[in-house]
Order: sequence, then structure tokens, then C-alpha cells
Amino acid sequence: MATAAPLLIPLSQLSRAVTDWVESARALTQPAGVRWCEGTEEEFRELTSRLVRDGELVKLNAEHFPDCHLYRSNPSDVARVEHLTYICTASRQDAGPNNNWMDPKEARAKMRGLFSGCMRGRTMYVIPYCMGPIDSPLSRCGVEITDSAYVALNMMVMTRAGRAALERIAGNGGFVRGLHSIGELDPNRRFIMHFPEELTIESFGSGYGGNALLGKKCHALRIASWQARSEGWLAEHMLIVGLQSPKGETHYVACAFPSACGKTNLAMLIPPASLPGWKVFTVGDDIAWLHPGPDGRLWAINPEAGYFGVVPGTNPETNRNAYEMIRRDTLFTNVAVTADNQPWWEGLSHGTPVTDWQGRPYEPAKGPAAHPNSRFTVAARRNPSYSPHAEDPRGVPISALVFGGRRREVAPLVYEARNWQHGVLVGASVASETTAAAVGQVGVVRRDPMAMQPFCGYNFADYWRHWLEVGSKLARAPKIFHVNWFRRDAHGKFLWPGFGDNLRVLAWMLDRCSGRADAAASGIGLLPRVQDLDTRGLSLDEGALRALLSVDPALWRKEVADIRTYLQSYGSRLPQALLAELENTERQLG
Ligand code: GTP
Ligand code: SPV
Ligand code: MN
Repeated sequence: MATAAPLLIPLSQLSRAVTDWVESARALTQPAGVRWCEGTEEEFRELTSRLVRDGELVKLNAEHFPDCHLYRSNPSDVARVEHLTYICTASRQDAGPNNNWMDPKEARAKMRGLFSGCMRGRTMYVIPYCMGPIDSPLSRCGVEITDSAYVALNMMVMTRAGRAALERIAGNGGFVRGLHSIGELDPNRRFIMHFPEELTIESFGSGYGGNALLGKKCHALRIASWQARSEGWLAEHMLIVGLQSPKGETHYVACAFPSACGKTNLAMLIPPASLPGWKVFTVGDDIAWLHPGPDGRLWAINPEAGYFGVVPGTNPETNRNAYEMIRRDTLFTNVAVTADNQPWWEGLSHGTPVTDWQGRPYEPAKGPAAHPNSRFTVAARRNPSYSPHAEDPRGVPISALVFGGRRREVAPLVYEARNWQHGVLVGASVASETTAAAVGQVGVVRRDPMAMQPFCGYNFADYWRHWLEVGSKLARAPKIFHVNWFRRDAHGKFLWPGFGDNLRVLAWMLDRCSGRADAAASGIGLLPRVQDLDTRGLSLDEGALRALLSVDPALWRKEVADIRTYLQSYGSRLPQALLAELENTERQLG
């Protein structure tokens, strides 16, 4: 956010296209007033104080958590709603079996009915925003209209919001239109609609992050993935991290793990003390836009400017960077509080919750004190490991792409794909246990290709074809890996310590990229042998490591059969190259 500048042209007059659209939304929703967001610190502070006065935000303990606030969302509105999220394309086939589809005309009529007069008595906020560094040719702009001040505050942290974004829109015209209202927060009148052919999003009835911060999943993944296909790039659910080795070489890695499966944590990991000399630089924690560069490499930008991260589990042992980062200037959603008004969540070893996430006296019998999907919103520049290249308009060059899932069995700690085409199959085959990030049952294994099942704005079959094409044109394509930090032993205990120790696995990958590390071939790809991983200072018995690096051919033959059934559900649009790769794997499993 910028500091206040003398206001020259009122925002409402900067772009005719934006003004016309705001006017039509105003006529439809009938707000009491319209407020254009300048994106200044002053505006942010003023809005925050007003919400505290109105009782919408709780000011947290100012001594321990300066400038931190708590927002309690409606208890029926705490996560993404995949069953109410639609891709509305003229042809149903374009949305694909991976998406809910509605005819655009029908969807528009339905949403018109819901939006009609819905902002009466409320303020309409107009938030122009830029996804990506404001001076990057890879960035894209949008405008969100919302009647939620909480959403406006979040957008001001999560994006480059305000005047500079609107000036960019006024200069080159294009922008994604996002209309949002919390409505009555009635789950029966809740829809998240995407019209990729018109670069439009309409979201009604939820104030929760992924449903309501339209720059994030709706724009930067669903709409952007659609645009990326026609323009030859990739919009992915990936963190971006820079790893500097003790020799001083820096490599950037982008990793796609499903929601609540470790992206934020890996993006800001703290190297273990027993691996001295490594440095970690965060570029992004959730979304990557990857563009083939003139040098034949993939270049990545993080379209976001902040983190909307999972709170539970964050503590000084798992992730000191994140823990330090959220101790000031942070907006908490749905955490518990202690007697002296400090935020509290499961995974903290100190403090006692007295009020749960719903504001009730905490009673363990009623469930966790903080909601399992409670979140923090904080500016990326508050991250102690924020990369100096995160704002680079060219992005950063990617050496390795990593897919991963949360699986108690089957998937080993790490393996390397045989080549790009095999890597696309590995990505398309990702399976993971569901988490609290979306409404529904938790802990059920489902296919989540490239961690994009909830976020790909078009038919997965076309998306995999696009991935194959992008790779075939890269002269220096990144290597592709798969990881699983979540394998468990017979007692249900995680076999791998995870968090900072994940660097040991990343270090092997980087050595593979520079041809310095060995691997052993297996049916599913290339695995490190126990001696190939740097285990100095790691208290893990060799049995555990062997288990983590084991591939059970019987389990994998069953896995291959499941993958085949899944891929074939995409019918004739499925790239046959993926089935050929799968046969290759099957043959090698013996
Ligand atoms: P989204 O923001 O939903 O896209 O999630 P994310 O992928 O950024 O997940 P995040 O890093 O916030 O982690 C989610 C949960 O997994 C947290 O409770 C973490 O404590 C836990 N977690 C993260 N990394 C590891 C790991 O290496 N091992 C284990 N066992 N747990 C982890
Ligand atoms: C996720 O669910 O993957 C998130 C949180 O990162 S949300 O912004 O709600 O999508
Ligand atoms: Mn995410």
C-alpha cells in the first residue's frame, strides 16, 4: 500500500469502462453509497478502526500482537464451497467433467435475481487491483465490487489495490470484472460463478476468502488458467521459493500441493541447523503464473501481494518465519482468543483459549478452539524470508516443478519424473486427502491433478494437453518431481518430520537438476537411495527412511489401475500421450 498522494483525477473518472460497469452494478444492487479504494495506508487504518467501532472486528492484544485484528465469519461460511462453484461456458464440454457447469444465460439470470437490490442500506466498495508487480508485463488487472468491508481490507493486503492498478487499467484497457455480495450468508443462496469467455466473476452469499476475495482463486486461477491456455502460459496453484545453496547458487522451485498441504510452510521454511549455509527466499505461497521465457526456461511471478494462510499448526518449532510474521499487522479469521485477548490456535504450546472461534466460551467437547481452516491475512513484505526478486517484473527462472499430495500410504517421500511428458502424467495423477480448506468431508483421498481440481477454469483434458504443449516448446524445461510429506506408520504417526527438514529433499532435487546426485530407477520414476539424501543431524531411524523411500509394486499396480479409470473418464479429449506414459509405468512395475 502506498502513502497518501494528492488526489488529482477522482478514481471514478479514471477509466470509462470501469465507471460504466460500476454504474450498472450500482443500478442493479442499489447500495446506499459507493466508495472507491485508493489503496493507501490511511484508508486501510480508517476502514479498520471503523469496523472495530462497529463491532465487526475485534482488536487483539496490542502489546503482544500490535495492529492485529480478529474477524469471526458466519459459522456456516468458513471455507470454499466447491459444490456451489461453477464454470459457465457456452459449451459444457469446455468446462469439463472436473467442473460444475451452468449455461451462461441461466447463470446470469439466476445471479441477477440474487444481486437485485442486495446492497440496499450498505456501502459498495470498488477495488481496482493488479495481480503481479504493477510494472510487470506478466501482471493482469481486475476490479472487484463488494459490499463487504472485510473483503475490501483483505483485497488491499492480498493484491496491489487502488489507484496504481486503476491507472494501469486506464492505460491498457483490459480488466477482469468481479461482482461480489455477501447477501444474507445463506448457504442456500450462495453461488460462485465464473464466465471465462467474458472475463467475469459473480459471487454471492459468502464472505470467505476463496469465495469472496475474487482476485485470488477466481481470477488468478480459474479465469487466468483459461487466458493462459490461449496465450501459451500456465496459471498454477503453486508456491515459488528460492533456495541458495552453501556454494552460493540460487535455484527457484515451484510446487503444487493441494489446499492445506504445506505450500505456505515450504515457501518460508527455515533450514535445519544441521544443514548450515542454506538460505531460503519466498517469492509466493499459493499461486504462480509461469511464462516461457526467451531463454527457453519457465519464468514465474507471484500474482499476489500477501498471504491468506492456514493458522493452526503455526508455531516457532514448525515455522518461525510464519510465527514471527503474524505477530503484527495481521488480520486473523476464526481463531480463538485467550483471557488477555491474544489470538490462540491448535498447535501453540503456550496460552489457554477462553473464547472459541465462534465467540463462545471455549469447551473442548464442542470441538477445536480455532476453526481448522482459520486463516491469517498478512502482507508478503512482512515475511522475514521475502525474496528481493519477488517484485522483479520478469519473474524468476524455475529449475524444478514439484507436485505433491497428502497421502498416508502409496506415494513415497520423493520421486523424479522420467521426463516432461511423464511429469505431466505424475501431475495429472496427484491424489490427496481432503482438508478443511473446502466444505465437506476431511481426510478422503481424491484425485487433485496439479492441485488444481478446485481451480482449473476449463476441461482438465485440454489443460493436460496444454501442459504437454508448453513443455514441448521449452528448450530448458524444469525437471518434475513428486513429494509426499504425509506418509504415516502403522500407528498413524507421520514418518517424515517435515517442515524445515523438507529442505533435505529439495537439496537432492537441485543436485539432480545440476547432475550432481544419484538416483535409482523404479517403475514410477527415479528415487534417491538412502545414501543420496543428506541426513546429517536428522533423528530418523533407517527403517523409517527405507519405508519412506519404498515403492510397493502391488499397491502401485492398483494405483495405476485407478489412475487409468480416472483419466479415461475424460473420454476422447484426453491426450493419448498420458495413457502411453501410464502403460510405460505399468510395464516397468512388472
Ligand atoms: P492453502 O493456503 O490452503 O492453499 O494451503 P497450503 O498448501 O499453503 O498449506 P499450509 O502450508 O498452510 O499447511 C497446511 C497444514 O499442513 C498446516 O497445519 C501445517 O502445519 C501442515 N504442514 C505443512 N507442512 C507440513 C509438513 O512438512 N509436514 C507435516 N506433517 N505437516 C505440514
Ligand atoms: C486454498 O483453499 O487453497 C486457499 C485458501 O489457499 S482460499 O483462498 O480460500 O482458496
Ligand atoms: Mn491455496
